[in-house]
Amino acid sequence: MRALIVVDVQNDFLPGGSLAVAGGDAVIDPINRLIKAFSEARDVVVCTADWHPANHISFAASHAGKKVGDELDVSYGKQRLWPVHCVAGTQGAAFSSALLSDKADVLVRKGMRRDCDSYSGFMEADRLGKTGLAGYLKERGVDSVAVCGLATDFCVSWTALDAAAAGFKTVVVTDASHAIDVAGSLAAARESWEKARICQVTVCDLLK
Ligand code: VGL
Ligand code: ZN
Repeated sequence: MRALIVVDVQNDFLPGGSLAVAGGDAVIDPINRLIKAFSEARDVVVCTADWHPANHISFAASHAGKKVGDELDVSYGKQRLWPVHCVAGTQGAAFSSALLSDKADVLVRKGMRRDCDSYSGFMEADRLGKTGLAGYLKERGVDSVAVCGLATDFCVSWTALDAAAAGFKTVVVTDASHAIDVAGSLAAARESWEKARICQVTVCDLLK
């Protein structure tokens, strides 16, 4: 059984949003094609959502004297600081209305604890808190996962790395994902996929 993990296709990461990925809306059509194909084949479809409290640790505005882009030393290592985004229950945190999220089998929210970020759909940044997604996929009999969405170099990458670490054969769908690309983050992400034996594929490869 295969699973498609659609990462964070939420208004705040799309043009007009507070942490907009430039050109990010281009992923919606290819992702919708994948969602249709996986759900018609009765494979598993997961949508993740970044879902933060208003004073979240990853927001620059939560730290006096800090600005967006700064890195902060926190208990679990370095935390990059972002604009306020994906605050629980806001329109910015909602899935894009164009995304076929109604076809998802399961929705996973992450980054819900004030003191800890979670780029990954599996595990929080302290590497302790789990979302339960690995257990869900295993109980559904999933052995391979395809990860796509926003942003390639952060939440897509961390989700893919954790999927591989949890024992799933993992690919990143590059033309159904879009990067933020700050300070070499995309190149670093690609390098880490290689080490984890995560392949890059296209939508076309998956629909064959
Ligand atoms: C993300 C930065 C902060 C993402 C989430 O979805 O890639 N990036 N929070
Ligand atoms: Zn976030």
